[in-house]
Amino acid sequence: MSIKTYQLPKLRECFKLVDKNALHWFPGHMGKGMKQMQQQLKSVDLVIEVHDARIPISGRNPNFKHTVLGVRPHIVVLNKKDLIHEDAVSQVEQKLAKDGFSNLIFTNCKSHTCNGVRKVIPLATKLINSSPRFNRSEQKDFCMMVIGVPNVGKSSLINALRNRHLHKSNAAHVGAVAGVTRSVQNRIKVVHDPPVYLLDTPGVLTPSVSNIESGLRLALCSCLQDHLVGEEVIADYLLYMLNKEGNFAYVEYLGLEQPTESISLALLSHARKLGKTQKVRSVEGGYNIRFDLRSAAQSFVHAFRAGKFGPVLLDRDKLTC
Ligand SMILES: Nc1nc2c(ncn2[C@@H]2O[C@H](COP(=O)(O)OP(=O)(O)O)[C@@H](O)[C@H]2O)c(=O)[nH]1
Ligand SMILES: [Mg+2]
Repeated sequence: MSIKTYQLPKLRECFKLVDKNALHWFPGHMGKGMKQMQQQLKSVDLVIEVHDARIPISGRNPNFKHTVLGVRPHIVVLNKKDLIHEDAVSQVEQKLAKDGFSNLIFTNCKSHTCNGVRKVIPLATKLINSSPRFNRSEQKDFCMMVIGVPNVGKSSLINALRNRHLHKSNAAHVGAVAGVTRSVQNRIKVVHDPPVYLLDTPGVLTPSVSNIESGLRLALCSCLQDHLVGEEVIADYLLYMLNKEGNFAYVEYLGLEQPTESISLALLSHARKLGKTQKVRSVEGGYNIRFDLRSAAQSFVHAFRAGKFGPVLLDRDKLTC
């Protein structure tokens, strides 16, 4: 098999976003969810904070620290472990340990044999048994709240735990689009004896993502709804990141000859390859046929999310600070 050598384009030094207002996203149910969560804290023994392993730093919500944590013991779950390299796991572990997160578990909720999923309940019960339970000290059952930004796999984790410990089918709704779980749900039983219940919550995100790159990484991992940021902007950021990582698997996928930093060129080539066109009304009153760059952008981003370009740790640059 021959390994292709490419002529590299001049790489962008940083990513420039034209419309900075694109990253404001705080729908009503999010604010409500945060309030409900605070109220529910008294009725839980532990908090499970779920993140996408590709964005272990960008995905963190600074609000969690102030409103939810500190009162109860908590575990950080880095889900979608299958979408990062095996060797990135220890780097992320070291960084989070430095930031004070010692109860860390990596999971792949898509795998029935995931070791991480197996560890969650034993670690949670150990932490609960070794901390004060305050108003819940008389309770025989354990109740845990699952929190995190949208689409990181909170509902999938609950289902995976339920399948593992109770051998029961899914109880929490799973969706590939941000914002599927709309209110703090009822308790879902995941273990029989002692009874363990989990509360599924909607994702909670900061009102305004202060760091633009963090926002774009969240968008790339579908933690923000695509249309809010714009498919072509997300695709451009993806192209920038893949080039920065030296990951040129996209070249052939998009029907290009060489790597490029031009998103227009990349999307045009991909739209041509896919045969995606659209009718655009011309000034003369008729129609012109153009390549559909938006569909091409969607397809490019979906391919990344489906792991077509291999595992990518988007927060690599944030591990050394
Ligand atoms: N590759 C991968 N995808 C996952 C994993 N866990 C969940 N997903 C997918 O991520 C999407 C969001 O999952 P969901 O549980 O609804 O997330 P929630 O919004 O946090 O509750 C769905 O398409 C899941 O199939 C995982 O470990 N690996
Ligand atoms: Mg959910």
